[in-house]
Amino acid sequence: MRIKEVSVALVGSTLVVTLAASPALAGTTTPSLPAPDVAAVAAVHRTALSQGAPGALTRIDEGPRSYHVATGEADTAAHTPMDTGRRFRVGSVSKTFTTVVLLQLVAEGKVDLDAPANRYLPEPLPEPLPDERITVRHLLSHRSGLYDYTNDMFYNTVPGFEAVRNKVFSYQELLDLSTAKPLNNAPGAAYSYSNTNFVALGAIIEQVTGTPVATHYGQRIFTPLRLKNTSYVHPRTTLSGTYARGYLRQDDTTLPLVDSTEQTVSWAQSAGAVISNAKDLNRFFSALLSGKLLPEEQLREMTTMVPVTADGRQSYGLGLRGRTLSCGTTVYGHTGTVQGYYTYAFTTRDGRRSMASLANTSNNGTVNTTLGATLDASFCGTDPAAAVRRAAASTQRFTEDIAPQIARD
Ligand code: HEL
Repeated sequence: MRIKEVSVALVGSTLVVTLAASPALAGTTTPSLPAPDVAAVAAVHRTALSQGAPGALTRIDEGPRSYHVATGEADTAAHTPMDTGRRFRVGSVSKTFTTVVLLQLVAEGKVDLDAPANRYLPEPLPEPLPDERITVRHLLSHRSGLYDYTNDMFYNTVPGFEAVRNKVFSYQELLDLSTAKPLNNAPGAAYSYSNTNFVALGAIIEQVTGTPVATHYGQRIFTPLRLKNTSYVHPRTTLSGTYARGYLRQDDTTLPLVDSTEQTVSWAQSAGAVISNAKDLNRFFSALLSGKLLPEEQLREMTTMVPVTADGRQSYGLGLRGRTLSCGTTVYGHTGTVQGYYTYAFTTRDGRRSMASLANTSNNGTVNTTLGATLDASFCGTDPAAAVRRAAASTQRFTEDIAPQIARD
């Protein structure tokens, strides 16, 4: 790629770099969107750092142009500066990868979206899922009612994490933790976000094909899209290449952050164990929304969004979140929280502009809410003060509709 323009600026402790390659394709920008406001992104990062994040990064891609904003540290012991190329754990952004695999199987006629999920699960007795009315679509849209076992697992943040960080679970063990509790709602009756749904989907993918999800991610997504920084290495505990370390805040916030980088993420697997970086996430969501991963019918199913908040500004499709921003633009992607890492990865409906942001901390809802303001800055071109003000005023809007009994930031 030939670089046509480069601009580099240091805004306080934040490095802002803009690159423009000679456009390979005419018309790759989105004329209806204002230019991203990188100063606003930098201001959001600085706020996140003042609230306890060691570092933050945001990368925006649009056609031949990319914007890179990095603030603070990727490794607090070595004082390594953050940069936008680093890998990190993407948490529930993994759910969109799992959905692509599943919907490809639907397109191949191997899975029926509206069939009972139990049809595709291995058969311990009694049935793997407790209600025959739970369909594959209910799992993908968080409408099965299946209890989220992570509510109990991480009720106490650090002890919960330490108890599972080196554990390896089977899908069935995780499903059993959920099905020991009653359903949150009758299948189909309500949206109720649960990791259990995407653990069941991982089990379905493996049962139907006889092949590990890792192989499907690789063959169906990572390799064709040349996502060289993306991997699924369960149950290996380490990240390879250049990465940001993750720092988990303790429930007693006077205690120091816990380095939570190394873990199996076996408690999440197909619900949350993908590793990636901002460039690859942007490439993935851009390819997905522009129709390069799924046939038209399956992409339409995936992007048929149902509001999940009273104001209608947040919605969920199949393994895909929608966010309607202050400027009225709706973007599609996913958020992720895994110990030490908060991620936002979203794109426009045509996939032309994509952004991914990371803060390398978690169990700090204030930081997560603040980080969400990079969406407005990336897609609406807002000024920094307005972006930060909006973030502060919109906790409801940017905080996930999670099981109300637990503050799972
Ligand atoms: S939670 C979410 C987010 N999703 C869900 C999934 C993911 N992540 C988890 O289930 C992790 C839960 C524990 C996280 C931990 C922390 O902050 O590191 N918190 C505690 O232990 C609190 N006691 C809906 C927010 C999503 O955005 O989709 O990722």
